[in-house]
Amino acid sequence: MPKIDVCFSPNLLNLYHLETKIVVIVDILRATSCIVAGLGSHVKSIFPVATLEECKALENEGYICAGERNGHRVEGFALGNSPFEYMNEAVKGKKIAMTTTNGTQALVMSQNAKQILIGAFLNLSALANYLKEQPDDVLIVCAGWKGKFCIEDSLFAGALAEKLHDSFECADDSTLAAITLYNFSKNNLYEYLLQSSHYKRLSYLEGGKDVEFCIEIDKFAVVPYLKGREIFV
Ligand code: 3SL
Repeated sequence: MPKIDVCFSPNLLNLYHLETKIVVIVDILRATSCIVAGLGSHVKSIFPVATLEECKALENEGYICAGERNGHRVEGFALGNSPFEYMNEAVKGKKIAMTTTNGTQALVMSQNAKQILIGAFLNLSALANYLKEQPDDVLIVCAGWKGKFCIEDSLFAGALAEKLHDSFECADDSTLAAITLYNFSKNNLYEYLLQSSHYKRLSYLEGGKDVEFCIEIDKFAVVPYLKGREIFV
């Protein structure tokens, strides 16, 4: 039976042998939710990069630039990091270059993986169904916040691990902890997230609209994957 493991921060990636694993990148608030929402709404592709400079340079190659730092849209960038911007009519059929504080960094840092997939509550079942068909070990990489643990990414890790419970063996205690955390809060996820650091950071967003959207389950039946340097469905 393949194994499932959870890496609670990209700073712990050196503890894992990525070359043999399918890595699922998770940044529920909000990078991977944006990617799933965008590609699920017919954005053509998303090119994740680590720096603002790399992102801006891609504008000359026909990409729409999305830039977020510390929760805010970067000045001079067409898009920020709200899933609603990625579902806009104006970006359908377009290529987006994206850089965010944590999510795109985790993606770039995981590039040695056998395969990289994008996870969010928005595509939970589609992702779980795909993974059940694969023979490889899975590592869920939580983007966290600047190297620190984040509750929302860990809750998703628990939700996915719980769904894969019958087909995978828990590799270690981090998987068990994520499942326990998810089961503890699954009936009131939004209320639980109100206490999280990142919810407080994003509290300038009107009425928690993005947060409510990012915890909707199975809104899109897509499994975004990295091919070369870009993400497609
Ligand atoms: O750090 C990230 O990748 C972002 O998703 C953070 S934010 O939700 O845009 O603040």
